[in-house]
Amino acid sequence: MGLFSKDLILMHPPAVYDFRRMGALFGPISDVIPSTPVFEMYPMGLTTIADRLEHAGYNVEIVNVAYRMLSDPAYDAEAEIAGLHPRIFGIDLHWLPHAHGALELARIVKTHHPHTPVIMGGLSSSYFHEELIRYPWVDFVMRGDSTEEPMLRLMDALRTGAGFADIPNLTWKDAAGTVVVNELTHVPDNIDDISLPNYRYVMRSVLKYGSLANVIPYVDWLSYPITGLLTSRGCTHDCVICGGSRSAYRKIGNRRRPAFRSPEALVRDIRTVQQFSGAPIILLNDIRQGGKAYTDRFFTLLEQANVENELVFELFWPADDDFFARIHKAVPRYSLELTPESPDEELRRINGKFTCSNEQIENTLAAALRHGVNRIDVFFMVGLPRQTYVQAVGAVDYCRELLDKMGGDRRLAFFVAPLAPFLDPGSRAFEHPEQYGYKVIHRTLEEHRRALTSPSWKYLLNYETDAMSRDDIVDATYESALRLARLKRDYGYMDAATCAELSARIEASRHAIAEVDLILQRPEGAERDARLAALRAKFSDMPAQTAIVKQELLRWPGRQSFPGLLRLARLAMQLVATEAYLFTRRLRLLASSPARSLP
Ligand code: B12
Repeated sequence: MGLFSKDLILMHPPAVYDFRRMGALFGPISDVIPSTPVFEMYPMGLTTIADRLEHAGYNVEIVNVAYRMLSDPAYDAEAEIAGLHPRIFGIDLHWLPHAHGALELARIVKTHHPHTPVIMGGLSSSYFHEELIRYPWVDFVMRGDSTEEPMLRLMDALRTGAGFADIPNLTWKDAAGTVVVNELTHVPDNIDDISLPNYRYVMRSVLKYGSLANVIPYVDWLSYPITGLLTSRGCTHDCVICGGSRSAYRKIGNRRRPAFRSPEALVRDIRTVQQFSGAPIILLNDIRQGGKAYTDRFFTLLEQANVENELVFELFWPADDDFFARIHKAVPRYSLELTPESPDEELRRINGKFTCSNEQIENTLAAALRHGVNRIDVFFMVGLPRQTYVQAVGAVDYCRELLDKMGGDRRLAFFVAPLAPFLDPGSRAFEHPEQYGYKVIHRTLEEHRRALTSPSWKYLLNYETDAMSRDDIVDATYESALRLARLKRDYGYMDAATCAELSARIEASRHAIAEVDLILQRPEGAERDARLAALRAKFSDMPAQTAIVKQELLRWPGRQSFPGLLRLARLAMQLVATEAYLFTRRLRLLASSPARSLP
């Protein structure tokens, strides 16, 4: 352990490791999030782990391998890994769509560094821990939604040679290779000692380790640095399709109730973001989940904070005039994200979100529009429990109805996306598919890993429903996209030429999916593989429909104020001061470390 050597390198994998060579028909699986289908965004928790460990004197660097591969065609991930020499590598398998990339990175690490341990973590790692630990290139799995403290315990154990038996949340192999599952007992109720994510760490790490590319969250971020702040770990809702629901958190993370960030901590984080970004800040999870007193306190503090950035609020249930009046008073600009998923009241009741009437949803929209909202994104989904094809594509008719009712107000923005690529492990639908009319097609981690290299996103889907086959789900997705494009043209959101361009791209994607099906009917072998490879290459070069949809999703209308030089200079000074303090922590850690080589 040297002064400048790295103790932990946290790597974020692409969804499929060799996506650049293979190309892929990944379609619209990431249409309603900032990332591309490579899912280059890393879990925000990597920054909280890194910051916690750095405050204890460890050197921790994040390497966003996915972003590096996407942004630079010449970037050689394997060569980079071969040249890294930390005490331990960490790889996130938080989202299941990274199953291929995460395991491949682990394999590459072991090829070049057979004696360096590999740890994996995140919600999917926690769910599949017993399967994951059996891969020869995985040494540890850290389970749970809050691993900062257990990770510190692990780093200390690696440094001092203490055993692993007492480290909470850890799944590991002993010297004989036997799997040991420690209890998942570290589930804090209070998460105010961390910032979620820790943007200060991100900025410090650029200064300390000299790479901005390693910590960029998604491809377009530099031109429009939208940030998100998580308001809680865990959720009060129990939506059937969500792997982050109340029951999923209990199953995966042993969490009995959500841990909320206090209003004070949240507002502090908003002020931090304001120091470096003028773009909108999304408050992830419905702020009202903390209760009335919590929400009131948050708005009071927010009002006092003179926030200049636009704030984006998520709503999981209807809200009234008072609520929007309060936000409008507290911040100069705000927007909303609503996820009713379906205009069908019965389907919403089955799923467990917006279990209210359409009238209540419409009253919510109208109230927000009256109270100066900048934009309202409304999301609908294909693939819900019991949803038929007609109901799925019918969402667009409802969007039209809403626009008619709201006088064609263009502050309303509509999105339709498939439940894809996977039904979340841990969700009630994944755990009890028959109860909700699902058939789960890929169940184990290994099945998902293999599915990720499927020739089209249809085969990637890990489910179908009693009411829709995978073909229906794909078709309803494209049909909805076409109808939505026409709606947007009719109401002046997009001009006729853009609509025509978008429609052509959607039809081309549809054709490609059908072409894959035809190729797959041919006998297995070199000729079939060559045809698939050629189709993939052709498809990879085509401009995706995603680009047009994303543009709308990621750009909130209106001016954004940028932080002035004075504010940036103050921030830089704070970061340098923190770095100096952490240097003393490092010296202290080195002084207390026994001289010992790695296991
Ligand atoms: C916020 C959020 C997002 C944000 C991302 C924020 C971010 N950068 O982390 C956005 C909106 C962009 C998003 C996108 C997606 N999401 Co999301 N998201 C959530 C949400 C609402 C909260 C997540 C959360 O609470 N995190 C906090 C904790 C749990 O994680 P964390 O602090 O980041 O990390 C800690 C631990 O997980 C662990 N850990 C994580 N990584 C590692 C790595 C190592 C080595 C170790 C040791 C530990 C460790 O330690 C960390 C520190 O304590 C959940 C729903 C929910 N209520 O949980 C869904 C959820 C996590 N998302 C989900 C999905 C499917 C997606 C998408 C794939 C959807 C899609 N098809 O587009 C994309 C993937 C995006 C990408 N990677 O590019 C599923 C995941 C199911 C699964 N098991 O795969 C969830 C559960 C529910 C859902 N369907 O939305 N998401």
